[in-house]
Amino acid sequence: MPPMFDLSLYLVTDPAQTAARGLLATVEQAVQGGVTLVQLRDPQAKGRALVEQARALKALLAPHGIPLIINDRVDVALAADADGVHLGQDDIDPAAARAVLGAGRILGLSVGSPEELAVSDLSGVDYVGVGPVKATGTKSDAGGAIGVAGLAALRKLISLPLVGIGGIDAAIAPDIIRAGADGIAVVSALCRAPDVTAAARDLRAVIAAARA
Ligand code: TZP
Repeated sequence: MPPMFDLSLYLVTDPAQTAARGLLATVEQAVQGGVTLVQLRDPQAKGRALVEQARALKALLAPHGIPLIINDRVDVALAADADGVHLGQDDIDPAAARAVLGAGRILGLSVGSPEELAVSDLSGVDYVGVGPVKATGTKSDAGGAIGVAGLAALRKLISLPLVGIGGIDAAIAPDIIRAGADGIAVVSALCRAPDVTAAARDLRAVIAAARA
């Protein structure tokens, strides 16, 4: 069984957006504000640098019981003893990733449309990331925005835990939760926030209010 995980407030890192404050300082401040899951995402980084960053993040997060997910790289996740991997539609397929990862790590998959869902093998997948909900400048190849309605439609088709991603801030977070998402995944709403801890606290409060 993979470790327990909570999708409520999922921080995805971006090297350009954490550069000024530093990756570890950004994540530490986000942890103080209540993030529940962290993904190390740096598509341009070489494997050795990624493993070093992943090990440092794992050391930071483990005492808080917050799982560390690695974007795309099964090898990096294993080398750093991370808690899981998040895959895009063009990455190694989920069944192959699961075979390498074993049963004890978390596996996430991005799904951006019913068509992508139709060709996705979810059998070894633990959660699905759905989006981009809104247009985002963070990921240039994220695909067209599906809106809250698009997320709600995918929610009806997917029984796995589901997190919305893409252009999400405190203003739209309640709509995403009310559309049935188990949480929100954000990059800029935290990495670019002047006060990361306060921004994370705000998002947690907004999520809790939307669930109530
Ligand atoms: N996958 C789909 S959209 C996205 C990723 C990694 C980027 C989301 O970034 P932001 O800044 O929260 O819009």
